[in-house]
Amino acid sequence: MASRSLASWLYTDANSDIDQHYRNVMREQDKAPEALDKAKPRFTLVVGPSPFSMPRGWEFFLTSPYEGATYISTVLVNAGYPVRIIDVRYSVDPRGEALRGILEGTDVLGVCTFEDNFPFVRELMADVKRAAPDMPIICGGSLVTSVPHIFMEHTDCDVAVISEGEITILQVMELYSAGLWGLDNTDELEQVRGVWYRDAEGKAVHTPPRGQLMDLDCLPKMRLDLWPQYHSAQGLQPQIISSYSRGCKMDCSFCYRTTPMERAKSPEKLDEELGWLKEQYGTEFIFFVDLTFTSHKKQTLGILDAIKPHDLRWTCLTRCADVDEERLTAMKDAGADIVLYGVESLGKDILKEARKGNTENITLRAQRRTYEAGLRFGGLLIVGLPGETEESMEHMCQWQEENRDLTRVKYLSAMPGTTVYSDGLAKGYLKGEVEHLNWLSIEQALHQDEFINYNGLAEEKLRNCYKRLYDCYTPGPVMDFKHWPEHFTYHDPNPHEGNDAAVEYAQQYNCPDKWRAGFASASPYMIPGSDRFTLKRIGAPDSQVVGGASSSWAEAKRLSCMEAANAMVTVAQAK
Ligand code: B12
Ligand code: SF4
Repeated sequence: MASRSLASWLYTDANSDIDQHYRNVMREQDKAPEALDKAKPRFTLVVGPSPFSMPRGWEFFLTSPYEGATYISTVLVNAGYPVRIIDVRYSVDPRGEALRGILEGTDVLGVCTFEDNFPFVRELMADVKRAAPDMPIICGGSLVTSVPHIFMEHTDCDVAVISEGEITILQVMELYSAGLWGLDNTDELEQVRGVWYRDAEGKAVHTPPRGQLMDLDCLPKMRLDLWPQYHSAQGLQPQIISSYSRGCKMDCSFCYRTTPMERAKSPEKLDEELGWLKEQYGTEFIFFVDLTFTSHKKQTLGILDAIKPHDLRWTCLTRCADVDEERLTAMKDAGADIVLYGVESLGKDILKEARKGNTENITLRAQRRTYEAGLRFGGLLIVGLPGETEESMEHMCQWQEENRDLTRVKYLSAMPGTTVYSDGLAKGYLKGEVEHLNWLSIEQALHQDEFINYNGLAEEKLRNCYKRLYDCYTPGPVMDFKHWPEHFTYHDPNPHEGNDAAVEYAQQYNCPDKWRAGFASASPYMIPGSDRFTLKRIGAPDSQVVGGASSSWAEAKRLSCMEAANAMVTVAQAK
């Protein structure tokens, strides 16, 4: 395997004079935002749908505003641009609704890209180009960062913003407002770092990397009122996604990081932000999506001191190797509920090959210490990492069946930009990049999913392992599901309540009956037309035999989910 997953150019500091200038601009505009300037181009940001399911207790994620889109729109609105977010994550006709919204008043379109929404963004951009050929389209986010060449070759994206986007979007929009670039003249984009675009001959070109912000304290406070949900009858949900840091010190073979270098806000900055979120938006619960919340002990303890006085409930993600009694006790003290750990697997060689920096003993120690601190442990596992065997899967299942404290299991996903992805392409498990990106749009994180089998293990064994682990889920931290539950579809009701702690926990949060008897996971409906993308239709030629794992059973399951979605849209259109 290659020695490093991610492109080396992602590891750069944003520290030129221009970066410094925009850092100051963001700071000043946070204190005193510019007044809305109607002469400036109107910027619309589209947040597309995802087929991804959320286990019971985590449904708030399906509708929660998220950070990337919030920061991009906040820096622009603070600079006086008219900004709208169109969020079609819970629409039955996402493409139609997004297009109609865009055409209602947009000069420049921004599109958020993720590994599971490639067909959506590609088709939406084609629709926009047909209806409004002069509208520049700027893409940003994890997917375009991982495969910018695909966006330049196979989509109507005009400008791709790579990695962290706050400074780049400000600079790109400033040049556009001044008439210095447009669809017929992209020369001036040469001075913007961190972008891909097409030159006068239509050839894809890119500038040197922007790099990451040296100082996250220059970021503005998030303007969550820019999300349509804030203006809905129900108002903004009290659970939000936030972070104090970006990046991760590790480099696991299956993981993609859009902003990989470690950077953190100061405790004072976080304190100010939490005060703002509570006061302005009534935030009660935070999912801290820092990749490794407890990475650096002194820093973590300082951050916990800042969180504690805000009287919030929260959860976070971290590594088993990065916790000890002092940190966990302080986390409990500061309001933490469940701590999510990237366990992935228990097998020694598997973890080594994945460059995980973890062992079974470290996991068991973290689990014990988490319980001793009075916190809940939430394991995150992968079925089918390279090197997994029937025995190692059996061991993983037994461990979980004894503990039943799992938060999420997934089949190995070949995420663009990672070692697992490039290996899959080299070995022919993935037919091609575009085909794979299309296929990823039907992965739901359910045991019924199709998957790419990197070990050639029997399909039935992998499915059985997934199902056993899935049945070991512990309740998520928010049992209320109030924002449009009727827009989602429900999977795998399960009367088994897990261990006593799970039952007790669910009861404490207004779930007196069996907490997942209704459903174990919820997801949006699949996008109509997704049935084009099953492995049988677009996978590698022999993916049903070697490497791949589409069976007629899996395909039938996927197709039935998609039929339900098509039916929903037909009903909605008839109305
Ligand atoms: C929080 C989180 C979630 C949340 C919220 C998702 C979200 N859409 O933000 C939930 C739980 C819902 C989620 C779900 C999934 N996630 Co997720 N998630 C994350 C996580 C941990 C943090 C994201 C974050 O908020 N970062 C902080 C913000 C500031 O950074 P950012 O989002 O990258 O945004 C910056 C730039 O990308 C850019 N930018 C972003 N959008 C735009 C738009 C424009 C126009 C511009 C100019 C710039 C721009 O500027 C932003 C500010 O600097 C990241 C890991 C990571 N740290 O990146 C994974 C990550 C983004 N998720 C990932 C995946 C795969 C998923 C899932 C598909 C599930 C899965 N199969 O594992 C689903 C569906 C995602 C979706 N379609 O929304 C991958 C994406 C890989 C890829 N190549 O696309 C990542 C990188 C994690 C990983 N290592 O696997 N996720
Ligand atoms: S430790 Fe977690 S976030 Fe960091 S590279 Fe590994 S899987 Fe990704």
